[in-house]
Formats: sequence, C-alpha cells, structure tokens
Amino acid sequence: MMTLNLIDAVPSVAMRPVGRTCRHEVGEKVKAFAEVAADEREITAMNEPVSASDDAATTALDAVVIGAGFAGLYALHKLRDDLDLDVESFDDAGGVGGTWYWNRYPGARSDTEVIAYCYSFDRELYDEWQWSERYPRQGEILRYLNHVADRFDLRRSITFDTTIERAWFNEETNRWDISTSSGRVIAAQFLVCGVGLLSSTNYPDIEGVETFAGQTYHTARWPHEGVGLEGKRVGVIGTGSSGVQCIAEIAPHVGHLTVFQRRPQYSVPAQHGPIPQKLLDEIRRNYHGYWDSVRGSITAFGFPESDVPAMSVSAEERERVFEEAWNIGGGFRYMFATFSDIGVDPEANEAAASFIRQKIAEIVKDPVTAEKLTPYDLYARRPLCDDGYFDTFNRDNVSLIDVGVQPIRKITSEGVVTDEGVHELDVLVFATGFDAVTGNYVKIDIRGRGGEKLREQWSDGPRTHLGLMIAGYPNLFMIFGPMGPFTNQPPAHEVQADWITEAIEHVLEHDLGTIEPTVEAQNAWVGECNEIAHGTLFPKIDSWINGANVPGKPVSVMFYMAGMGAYCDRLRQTVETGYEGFALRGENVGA
Ligand code: NA7
Repeated sequence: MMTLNLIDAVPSVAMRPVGRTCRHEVGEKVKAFAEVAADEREITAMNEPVSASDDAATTALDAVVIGAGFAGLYALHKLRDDLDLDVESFDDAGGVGGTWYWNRYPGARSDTEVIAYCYSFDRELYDEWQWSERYPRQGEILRYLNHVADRFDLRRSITFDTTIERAWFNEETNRWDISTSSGRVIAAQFLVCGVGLLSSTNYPDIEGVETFAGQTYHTARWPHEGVGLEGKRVGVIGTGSSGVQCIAEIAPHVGHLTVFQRRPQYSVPAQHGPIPQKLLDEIRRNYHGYWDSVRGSITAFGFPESDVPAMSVSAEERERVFEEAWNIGGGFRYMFATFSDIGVDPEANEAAASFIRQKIAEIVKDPVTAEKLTPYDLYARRPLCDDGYFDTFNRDNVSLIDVGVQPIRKITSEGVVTDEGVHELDVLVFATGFDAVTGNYVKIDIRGRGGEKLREQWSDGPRTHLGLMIAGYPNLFMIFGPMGPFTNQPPAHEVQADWITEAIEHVLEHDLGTIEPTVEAQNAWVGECNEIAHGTLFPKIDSWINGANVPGKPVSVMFYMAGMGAYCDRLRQTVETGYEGFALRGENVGA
C-alpha cells in the first residue's frame, strides 16, 4: 500500500506564486563542491582535453534540463514558459535533436509512423508542419526539432557541446550541485534528465579493433559530412534496427558489403510512402480525440491495437491477417495490430514468427543464406521493419557471415577475422547499438542523499518509481527513465514532462524543499514492473530491452509493460491523491 509522506511540511505554509528565484551566490557547501569539481577537472584534464574555465562562481537556477532531444526540448518549454522558472538546458551535441542529431547513418529514419512520432501539445505546430513521408528520414526529423526549438525560442536557454559531468544532491541547501565539462558550477533546485533511452553507444570489445587500417564508424556517431562508401569494401557488424536500415541503404552503392550477423532478426516491410491524406484529415477533424486515444492505448503508436487472440481464429484467418499487416507495413503494427497476444502467448508468438520465416524463405533466393537469416527464437525483441532488407542478400555484392556460428576472433589491419579467414575491408561499421535505458545516467556522477552514488545503487539493475523519480534522489526527474512505459516515445515524453511540471509546481506553490518517492512506493513499482514483464515473452529473449546486449550489464526489467493507458492512470492517481507514494519534505531553504 503506497502512502503519502508529508514529512516536515509546515501545514500552514503560505502559498507562494511559482516563479523565478533570483541568481545568487550560494553557501559554503556549494563552494566546497565547486572546489572538489574543479580539482577533479584538473585530474581529468591531465587525461583528456576539456575546455574548463577556472571560474568556479556558482550559478543559481530553478532547474537544469539535460538533453535537447524530443524530451528535453519539451521539458524546457514547460518549465521555462509555463512555470516561468529560471532554467538552462545542456546537451553534449552541437545542436538540438538528441538521437536525431547523432544517428546520421545512411538509411536512418523513424520506423514509427509519424502520425504519432511528433509533439501533440501545440495544435498549430501539428498543423503547420507537413511531413513528407510516413516514416521520416533523420534529416527531416532533425529539421522538425530545429523548427520546434526556433518556434518556441528554446535555443537561447540551451548550451550545446557541454556535458553534465556531476550532479550531487546537497542536503543542506536542497539543491543539486551540478558541474559541466566547460567548468560551470550550478546549484539548481530541480534536475530534469531527458538524456535519451538509446544514445549511449555500445562498442563491442573485439581484440585488435585499434589495429584496423581502414575507417571505423558507429552508426550512432556517423560523421555529419557523410562517408564516401562508393565502391568500397564495407563490413557492418550488427543487424538491429540501425543495421537493418543501413545495410539495405548502402548495399547498392558499395563495392562489396559483408554483413556480420550474430542473431537473425524478425523484420517485416516498412512499406514506405506518403501519409494517406484521409488519415491526416481524420486526425485534424478530431485532434484531441485522436491524441486521447493514443495516450489511452497500450503502445501509443497511433493505430488501433487488436483485441483478438491469435488462436481464437482459424489458421486461414491468421494467415490473412498477417498477410494484410505485411502489406500495410510496420513492425509495431505487425506485432500489436494483428492479434492481442503475440507478446504474451507462445503459440500466438510462434504463429507470427512462422509467417515471417515463410516470407524470408520466399524472398531470399539462396537457401543457405535464407537459412542463416531465419530466426527460430521467440519474436520478442523490439519489432523491426525494413526497406528491402532480406532482398538485399540476393545481391551479388553482399555476403552474410553468421558470427553466431563463427564468432569474430579479432580485427586486424586488413579486416575482420572469423574461422573462415580474414574478411578484408576498407570500412567497418559498428551497428552494435546502445547501453540502453540506464547508460546515460550511469555516465554522469549522480549522488543522492548521503552521497549515495546512482551507478552503485543501480549496479544490480535500475530501481525507480514510475520511471520518473528515484528514492533518495530528491527533485531529480527522468523522462523515459528506467521502468517507464514500454511505448512509442514522444507521447510518453509529453505525459511525463507534464507530470514533472505539475509536481514541480506543487513543490513551489507549497514552498516545499523536495519531492521524492518513498522506498516503499519504489519497491512496489519495481515489483509491479517485474511481475507484468514476466507475464510477457520479452524477458525471455536477450536484447537491449533488458540490458542483455551489453556484456557485464545486469539483466533486469527496465520497462512498465502494462501499456500507456494504464501508465497515464497511475500518473493521474498520484496527482489526485496529493502525491501518494512520494515524500514531500521541508521548506525551500535554498530560495
Ligand atoms: P540493437 O537493436 O541493440 O542491435 C545491435 C546489433 O549489434 C545486434 O544485431 C547485435 O547482435 C549486434 N552486436 C552487438 N554486439 C555484437 C558483437 N560483439 N558481435 C556481433 N554482433 C554484435 O541496436 P540498434 O542500434 O540497431 O537499435 C537500437 C534501437 O535504436 C532500436 O531498437 C530502435 O529503438 C532505435 P545480437 O542481436 O545481440 O546478437
């Protein structure tokens, strides 16, 4: 049973308007932090160049937002423009965009349909931006996010090319003492992390990689100026969403493409094309109803999910439904709009999987290659869709190396070595994914009450309440943090940033110091996430969804899998109960 802990809150606190606190020099404790941070920077500076300034004067802010992607931009807008707070945002990228700033590999595009892969909070924004395609390319999404930044004048509050290195909670001031890679020290009452679910890159530890004489790239750190691949011998390691897109895009242009596949993938056609005008008209006619339905659905992808169990219909009907979904396109549609139980019932899952297997056998002409490309495990990773991926392996200039059977032994100056010998390459592309969900949090030196280090607390797997906050880390909010909803991201970002804004407003209006979840509430949420996830098939398969893609990372449940509608109900419930499950503490001593 979750309870509200209103510890130390003065019952008759005067309500004060939410608004700016003035910038001020802070006390000795913060200065001590600044000195430690400066010392540590000096040590860092001996190893890597940082543009540190020796000016340790501390800036006082109401809030710091980390990240200028979908989540961070919206959070900045809400806190600065709705609550009138003194907020600054930071991003280590050179511009806005988050994942869409970095992921510039050939073929990079959203594989979520754009009707729900955008903001909904501003009707005029939705109406004025004309998407060209059902699944926009990276460049188009980046232009959209730049447009949003300009439209809401967000850029003036964002510092780019700057990493947040440390964030320590100061129990005397109830402020987060934050230091940046440029040497700034900030004391902020609230810290909002929009650091991205999939942005901390995963480079496999393969012997000899540094000896490779050609060029190496990671899909998520692709050079802005592009890479000339024409006529070259290119190798791609990894066949997840990024690999599948990149492989199909570059194959016609390279001299020879060698694909190193560890495990074969279930993928269905994306069926790229324009967005049907009829669908756009329908959304515009019923704008709020449409977005309510997105937020009330399970996956928030903007299409109706099926409520029909796969085994409740005849084999012929199942075939018809799968064929129809194959032709409409979209991985999430195939998994969630065909039948209601593909992610939970092994028999339903096998029916969906075996349909894809048949398609691979039909598309890929060489039976040996087709067999290598055919998965036999559960269809329970993040569903993929592609643009001619399987057909790519019919090309004469493409070869497939099954490194699940013949592991990569090492990399030499010439290329990648397996038991077959050396695969000679000019360019090697790592499409090896991310230290997902928690990776960007543990990179920052975050310390909560009592100096507890987040990376140590999460060493057996993350623990949060509602994917939004962590017990012992007051006033630290996460957008799409671990144990948030397993859904399409932009609608979830909005829902979470709205909740965070309201919670901050509540703290300020009541002149409180902090809000944080109780340990009991967090334990209950972790337990619930585990129970729900283990009722599905997703934890049974190793992937980034449960941390199993990064060697040494604890395998754990990292999502709330009961759906967006249920998640929104839970958020609403916390507000309606006056933040049941959260401790609201103290006065705003730092103000
Ligand atoms: P993913 O989906 O994590 O895919 C990474 C791929 O890299 C996957 O095929 C891995 O094989 C492969 N991989 C990772 N390490 C190795 C080593 N050491 N050797 C061979 N192959 C390896 O990352 P993506 O970037 O494609 O997509 C991540 C998400 O970003 C995606 O779901 C979207 O939401 C956007 P494995 O399958 O693990 O055997």
